[in-house]
Amino acid sequence: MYTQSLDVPDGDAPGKPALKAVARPLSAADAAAQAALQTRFDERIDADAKIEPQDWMPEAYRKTLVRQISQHAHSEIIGMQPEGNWISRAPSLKRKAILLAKVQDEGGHGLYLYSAAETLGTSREQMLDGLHSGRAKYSSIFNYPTLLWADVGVIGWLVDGAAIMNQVPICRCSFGPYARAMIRICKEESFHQRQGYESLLAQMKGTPAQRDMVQDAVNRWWWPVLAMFGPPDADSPNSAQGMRWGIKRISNDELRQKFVDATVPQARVLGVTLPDPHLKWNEARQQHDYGAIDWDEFWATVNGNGPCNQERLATRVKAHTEGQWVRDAALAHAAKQRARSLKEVA
Ligand code: FAQ
Repeated sequence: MYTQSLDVPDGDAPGKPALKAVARPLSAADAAAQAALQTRFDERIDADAKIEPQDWMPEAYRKTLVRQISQHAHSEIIGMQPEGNWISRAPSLKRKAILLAKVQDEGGHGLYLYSAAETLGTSREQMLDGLHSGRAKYSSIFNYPTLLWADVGVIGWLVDGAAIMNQVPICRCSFGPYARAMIRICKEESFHQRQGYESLLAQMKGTPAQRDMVQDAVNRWWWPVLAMFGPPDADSPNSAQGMRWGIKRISNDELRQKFVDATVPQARVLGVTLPDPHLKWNEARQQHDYGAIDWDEFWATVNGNGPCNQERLATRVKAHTEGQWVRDAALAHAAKQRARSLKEVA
């Protein structure tokens, strides 16, 4: 049920029978033209040039991008929920204002990303239908609950921290619209990470109960955050081709390692313990060793059976349904404006 496959429309007009694509053998001239396009595409990829929506691209490249960008957009939109739960309960006006801005930013990221995916010929409706029907994937991390106020700070510190580690390399993605969207997104994620860390620093300077609350949140989020980088390289079916196409620049395991190495000193400054008895500096590797990730839990969550999957999807579908009147009103307003400007021209 949880697959990222997207149907590509046949381009048929409403009310007319669908035109099904029928494979026909390529003529020698067509085959030569096709080969020339492929060669030019490969040369551009090898030269680290950007591919733009109007450029020819292999169908598999287009599908891979639609899969990854739409999954990324869905993650941002579903990712509004865990922290959104705390907007009405933030402990001060300052924290409420920061959290409101952050959750709105995540919504904005989703919109840039849906727009980037639309340049590849898929529609917003198709993507949303994939999400709402449960066919599309979104990041596993957003299926965990935010039980305490400290969870909000830990999401900023660790989840946004992991997102930055994964997304900065995507600013150099070969597909122009995705790369450009990521530049702005990464700047905003950086603010998100810092506000989370700063909130946790304030809590760690508070009472013993506040410090316990932060430690409890770190204990619950650490392992799901490490899993968020995706399966080990050896079990990552999309990595090799994604790297070849310059969509993915650094592998899942390498990014995970960079994240662990960057986070250990931050945890020390904060005064929390990362919940992994195997976490230690390896002098020979000049990197940290860390314990085994529970991949069964990861796949159960990816496949719809994590702690909050059903709740997240139901909340998303309800919000979309209840927002129908806004979309209707916007369309009616646009139609009215169009009619008025046509009248003025006449
Ligand atoms: N969750 O072969 P690979 C954020 C799937 S945004 C669910 O390694 P790939 C901001 C993967 O899709 C967080 N599924 O795949 C924020 C594939 O399935 P498919 C989202 C996962 O594409 C912060 C299968 O496993 N970020 O946090 C996950 O080469 C705070 C095999 O995997 C992005 O989307 C997972 N964690 O690498 C918002 C970044 N990992 O599609 C609110 C862009 C893997 O073949 C609050 N995406 N899978 O059926 C990427 O960099 C890549 O797509 C990866 C996966 C690294 C996620």
